[in-house]
This record gives sequence, C-alpha cells and structure tokens, in this order.
Amino acid sequence: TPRVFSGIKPSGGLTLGNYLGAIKRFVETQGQGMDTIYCVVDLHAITVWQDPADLRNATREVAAGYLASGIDPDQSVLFNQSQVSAHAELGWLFNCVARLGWMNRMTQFKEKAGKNAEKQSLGLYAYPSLMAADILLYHATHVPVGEDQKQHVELTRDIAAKFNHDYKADGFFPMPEPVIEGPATRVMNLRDGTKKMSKSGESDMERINMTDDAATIAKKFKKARTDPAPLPETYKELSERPEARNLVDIYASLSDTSAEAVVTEYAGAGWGQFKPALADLAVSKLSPISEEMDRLMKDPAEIDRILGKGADRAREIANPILERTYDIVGMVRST
Ligand code: AQP
Repeated sequence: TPRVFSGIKPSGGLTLGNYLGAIKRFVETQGQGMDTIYCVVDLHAITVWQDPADLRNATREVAAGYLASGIDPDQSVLFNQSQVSAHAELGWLFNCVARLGWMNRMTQFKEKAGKNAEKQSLGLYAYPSLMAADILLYHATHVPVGEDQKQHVELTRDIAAKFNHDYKADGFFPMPEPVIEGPATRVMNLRDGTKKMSKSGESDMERINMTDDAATIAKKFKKARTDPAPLPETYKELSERPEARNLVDIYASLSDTSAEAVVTEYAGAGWGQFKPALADLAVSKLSPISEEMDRLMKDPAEIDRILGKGADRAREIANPILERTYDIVGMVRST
C-alpha cells in the first residue's frame, strides 16, 4: 500500500497556512486506502532557538491541531519525532550521503539564514537531511506538503537515489512524491503578498493563527493589504495582484471550491464586501477546530498519551527499516 508521511514543526502556534497547506489535506488523505503517518517534528523545531516550556506547549498544540482537525489516532500514526530515535539515527546516516553542494542550493536555508549564515546552527543547515530521514524511515511514497517544502522532498529523492546507488541497494529506499495540490499550497503573508505566511513571522497581523478568535480573524482580514481595484472577471487577471489573489485562494480552499469559481461568484465586488465574507467563512471553519483545540489543551496528559501510543506504532515500522539500513551500510549489530 502507498504510504503517506508528513510533519509540522512545533516552532510556534499553527497558522492558516499550516492548516490549508498541510493539516486539512492530511485529513482528506486519511481513510483513502493509504497508510498515513503524521508527525510533530520537534527535532526540526530546535534548529532555531526554542524556549523549552514554549516547545513543550507548541508540541502539544500542534498535536491538538491535528486531532481537532480530524486526524484520528486510530486510523493514522500520530506522534512526535523525538520519541522515535530512529529519525535521528537515519538522519546521521543521511548526513554522510547528502553532499554539501546539495545543501548549499536549499532556498529555505538561505531565506531563514539571511545575511547571517555564520551565526545559524549546524542543525538548520542539515535540516533537509533529517527531513529525508523522516520520510524514508517509513519507506513513504507520498509526502503532502506546501509549495515551500517541494525542494526538500526533491532532495529526499536525491538522497534515496544516491544511497541506493552507492550501497548497491537498488530500490531499497523508494522515490517519494511531493503531493502539492489545491488552491492554497502557498498561503501568503497578509501584509506582504510576496512573502509566505509563517508561524514565526514578525508581526501577528501577518498571519491568521488557528487559535485566533472571531474578532481577531475579522480584524486581520479587514487590515490585510490589498490593492484598490475590485475583484476581476477571471482568476487570470489576478496574476499580478499577489495580495488579492491570496485572499481569493484562501477563500477557495476554505470553501472547497476552485479559485476560478470564487472569482466568478464575486466578480466586480469590492474588498468591503469580500473581506467580511472571507472572515465569516474562516471563522465558521476555524472556530469549531479552535474550540476543540482548547478543550484538548486542558488535558495535556491525554495528548502525551496519544503521542506516546503513536510513537510505539511508529517504532514498529521504523526500527526494522533502520536495522536493514545499518546492515546495508555495514554496521555490526549484535542483536
Ligand atoms: N504559508 C503556507 N502555505 C501553505 N503551506 C504552508 N506550510 C507552512 N506554511 C505554509 C506547510 O505546513 C507544513 C508544516 O510546515 P512546518 O511547520 O514544518 O515548517 P514551515 O514550512 O517552515 O512553516 P512555518 O509556518 O513557516 O514555520 P516557521 O515560521 O517556524 O518556519 C509544511 O507542509 C509546509 O509546507
């Protein structure tokens, strides 16, 4: 059976970008005849400084976001990465497979490091190699992600191919496919339509958090940057209007229609009409989820128990694959 793996970093509260680009699609993938494995990738979060108490809280919040959105821990394997040590172990092996030249091409590192690359952690630089391990440890074939992660899934394929080739282990690691679908694969920052919406962006007004209340959501959409022109007749006409297009894409994804259909419905409408409609739609979709997240967060021990059970199941899949990998590489194993 095809196997799906994806993860989210607990590097802050979940955004609408994480929801539309990732979680909502993970939920849709569940129960479609594939194995589904979803992770809270805490080892990735610490590639930039995380206060320990905040990290613990964010890990539970991401887990709560998954659960409240409809990830069923009986149907999917749901766990946090650090509890399955095979991730870190395979990540090390892949550090010895990946080439520096490949890592140097990663645009996310360049964006995150900015002019200050010398001051970044080695972990931030090696991040894509650990991500390759996350995926290949389960022999996953499908990786639903937002557009920003496409390059990392491609690097995962390069690592798999080089490993298989160097160790004459043809077909041992599968070539995973990035699955980047739907109208909201790259949700943009509400104040700057050329930047993506991020958990760790500077201003809270840039993003919709999954836990924002109705008034905050309405305020953020109201203040979202747009151009003065009304909505056009066709979606194509939005190609040079990134902020406007972003709001249309968000609407389409939240209402499970196409962006073209949204433009047709609102052709000629001004922002004074569209933004409140978008805010109402977002509130209607997000508030049941955030209420459930609130409820779950009141019982952290229960979240920890769910993650622990998920980690047990993850290890059952991962450990035999790690053992075979060690064997292929030539490590002496006494058990
Ligand atoms: N703006 C976005 N639009 C669509 N998808 C997005 N994703 C993130 N932002 C958007 C997708 O969410 C999944 C989890 O991402 P992540 O938490 O592992 O890392 P990230 O992509 O670095 O997310 P953030 O929110 O920008 O976090 P920070 O600010 O901490 O770096 C991925 O599938 C991602 O594509």
